Formats: sequence, structure tokens, C-alpha cells
Amino acid sequence: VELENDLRHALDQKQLQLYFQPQYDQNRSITGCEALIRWVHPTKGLISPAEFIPLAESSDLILLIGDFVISTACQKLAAWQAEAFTANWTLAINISARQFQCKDFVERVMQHLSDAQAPANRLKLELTESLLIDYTDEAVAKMSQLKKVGVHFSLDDFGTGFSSLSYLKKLPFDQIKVDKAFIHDLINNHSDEAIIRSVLAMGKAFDMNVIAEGVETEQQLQKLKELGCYFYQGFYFSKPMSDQQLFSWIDQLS
Ligand code: G
Ligand code: G
Ligand code: MN
Ligand code: NA
Repeated sequence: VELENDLRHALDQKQLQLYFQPQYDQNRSITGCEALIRWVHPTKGLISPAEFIPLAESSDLILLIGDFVISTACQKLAAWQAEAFTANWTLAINISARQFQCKDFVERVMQHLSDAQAPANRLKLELTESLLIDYTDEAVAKMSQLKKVGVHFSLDDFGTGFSSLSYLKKLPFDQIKVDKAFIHDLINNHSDEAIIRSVLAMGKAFDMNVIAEGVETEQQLQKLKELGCYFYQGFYFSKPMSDQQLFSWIDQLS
């Protein structure tokens, strides 16, 4: 309860911030970023979402945090659109089960897009497999409504849950995000290579692009390219950056 109160306070005090980790294509062009939330604590420093998102998920606090994330992301997209260098960038955000399963989730997203006058077709929502279990029909309905206005969907942490292929067939994802667990030992582990190959084949069959996360080395990047994976995210390219860091980083590149 103490941490929960701290967290509410943090939200009010603007201690929660979005960090941004760039995503790349095979030409090393930036296609956009994933937003990753951080708690910038006045005395404890940076607190990872792994430490507070699970807690927030056990109450309606995740809805407040979720709204903060969507609205901040929409404002960012609107700002990016106004600058030549970032105009085409997409922004992916992580969506919690409780948040997605909320009755008015679709309306909330639409409202934030319109409030910020953000380009809907650059917003990407990352959902996890576990979120979709037992919720397939509702998920299809919600995704379809948002896809009508251009919002994209990425299946996050793919391969770590109960990857049933039947729901993948039904759900209108645009992208599969292979979990970093399969990238880590890709060079030495033939099973990981086989898994990546089959995810790529599946992506092709379902017309979904495949992005690898947790790319940390040039070798991994080359291997992924060789296998036919053309989108990447990871420390090899860039770490998640604060708004300020991203700003000066873009300044250097453009
Ligand atoms: O950066 P990393 O430590 O950033 O993230 C740890 C976990 O927290 C990941 O599983 C990630 O998906 C999750 N996470 C990061 N940002 C958000 C967010 O804004 N909302 C939700 N629901 N989860 C997030
Ligand atoms: O669960 P999700 O995929 O949303 O969260 C991504 C997590 O991966 C975040 O915690 C992020 O900080 C972390 N991350 C991003 N790039 C790398 C990387 O290259 N290696 C590792 N180990 N983690 C990464
Ligand atoms: Mn993610
Ligand atoms: Na992931």
C-alpha cells in the first residue's frame, strides 16, 4: 500500500516518464521507437517498470498510468510529425491486460489521439500473448475498431507465453516481436535459430512483419538479416533514452 501511494504521488508529481528506444530496418534507418516507462524517483533514482507495473496492475492504478502513457505517446507523435527527420516515425507502447480489457479502452485511445491531433497510423500498441488468452473474441473486436482508424498492433514477447497458432490466425496483428530470449544465444544455439526461422515463416504466412528485440551484437544482427529478419531493436543500436537524451541524439543525427 505504501508503494501504491508513492506511485500515485509519482504520477501527480510527474515522476513517471517515457523513455524511448529506437527501432531499425535493414538499412539501419530508424523506423520509430518503443516507449518504455521509468519512475524517476527524487532519491532512489531510476526505478524499472518491472518493479512497479506489476503492482499497478493489481489495482486500477494501471488505468491511470496507462492513460498517462497513451496521452504522452500521442503528444510525442504529434510533435514528431511536425519535424522532417521524425515525421514518419512510429511509436509503440506497451498495453497491460487490465487496461486493454477495460470496457472503454478503444474510446480512450481514440480520445487521446484526437486530443493530441496525433497521426493514428503511427501509433503501435504492443499486446502480449497472455493478455489474449481467454479474451480472443473481445480482442479481435477492439483491435478491429482501432485498426479502422489506422492504429497498428504488435504481438510482444512472442514465444514466451502459450503460443497457440489458432489465435494468431484470428487476431489482426501487423507485427510479431520475437522475445529477446531467442536472440541472446542465437549465434550458438540451433534451437533458437530454428525458432526464429519458424516465426519468420509464420510472419510471412500471416502477412505480419517480424521485429527482433534485444539485439546486442553485430553478429546477432548479421545472423538475423541472413535469416530474413529485417526489423530490430536493442542495445547494439541504442538504449532507451529520456526525452532530453532523445532530443539531443536526434539533433546530432539530423
Ligand atoms: O525497460 P524495461 O525494463 O523497460 O521494461 C520492463 C517491463 O516493463 C517490460 O515487460 C515492459 O513491457 C514493461 N513496460 C515498460 N513500459 C511500460 C508501459 O508503459 N506500460 C506497461 N504496461 N508496461 C511497460
Ligand atoms: O517486455 P518488453 O519487450 O516490452 O520490454 C523490453 C525490455 O527489454 C525492456 O526492459 C528494455 O529495457 C529491455 N531491452 C531493450 N533492449 C535490450 C537489449 O538489447 N538487451 C536486453 N537484455 N534488454 C533490452
Ligand atoms: Mn514491449
Ligand atoms: Na518484448
